[in-house]
Amino acid sequence: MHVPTRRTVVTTLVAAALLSTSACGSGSDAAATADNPLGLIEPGAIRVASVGDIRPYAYTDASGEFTGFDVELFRDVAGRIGVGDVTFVGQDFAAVLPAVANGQFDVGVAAIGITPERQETVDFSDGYLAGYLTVLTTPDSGITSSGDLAGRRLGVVQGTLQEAYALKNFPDAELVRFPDNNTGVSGLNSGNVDAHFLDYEAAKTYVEQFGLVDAEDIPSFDAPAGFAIAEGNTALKEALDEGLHAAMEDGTWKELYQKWFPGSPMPEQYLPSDERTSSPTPTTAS
Ligand code: SNW
Repeated sequence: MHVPTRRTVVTTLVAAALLSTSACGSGSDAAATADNPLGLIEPGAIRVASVGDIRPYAYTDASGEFTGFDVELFRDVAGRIGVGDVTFVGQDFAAVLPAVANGQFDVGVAAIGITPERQETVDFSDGYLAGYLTVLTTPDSGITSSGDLAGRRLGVVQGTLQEAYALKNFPDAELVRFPDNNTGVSGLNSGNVDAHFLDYEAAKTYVEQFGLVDAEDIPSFDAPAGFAIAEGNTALKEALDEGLHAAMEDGTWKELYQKWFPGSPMPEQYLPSDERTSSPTPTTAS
């Protein structure tokens, strides 16, 4: 049970005072009001900044509709918090977080890893997916692990964790920045780069599509993907977190994981609590 501490009481009082004095919008960003409890750009609708080619996380299908694991999970969570009107708009990955930070979109959804650097410009929901960064190459490149990248041309999508990781850990690789994965993989297929560095599940689809090779998977468990939210929109963050945990607890998360990532090892931390074998927090009272 939640017993309000002195601090929460004070915060609530301050918030109430702010609300009553700024009811007609003083320019404060995304403040929740009685008419707009989730602090949305347009009450009752969620505008999502996403990326159209990170299959199977988020991509546009043949009819131009956004789909994928992240997209279906977000739509499910939005439904749980009472918002059925969800519009996804695709852009280059590098544009997604700035567009959320400057208030053009309510949320960013695109397998976006939660990192302290990114948390300086946006807030995040709790994490919903922790996986790998993958070095994708051709069968005849001679690259069999990240140790072979020195002196080779390595593609990354601008603004990704792969770009940051490569700068730090593959100093002798020649980085080539692309706006998106499709362009990077075209570069790989045409011999303009020797490898492309991207998210594991997206790499897997290109392996199947083009007969490419997964040379190495690097854990990115410390940066699980989350929904990016404009800084300070606490009402939306709390609602999304609640919806997200409900989707994990009733098995919806697991169903979507099996649908979109068939054959991938099932991580435990997002499963219903009675399906997790390890209990992270001892429940005995002290
Ligand atoms: O950090 C991983 C996370 O563990 C999971 O595997 C999903 O992808 C990540 O969030 C990393 N994603 C990249 C990033 O956040 C690339 C996203 C993209 O291509 N749109 O930069």
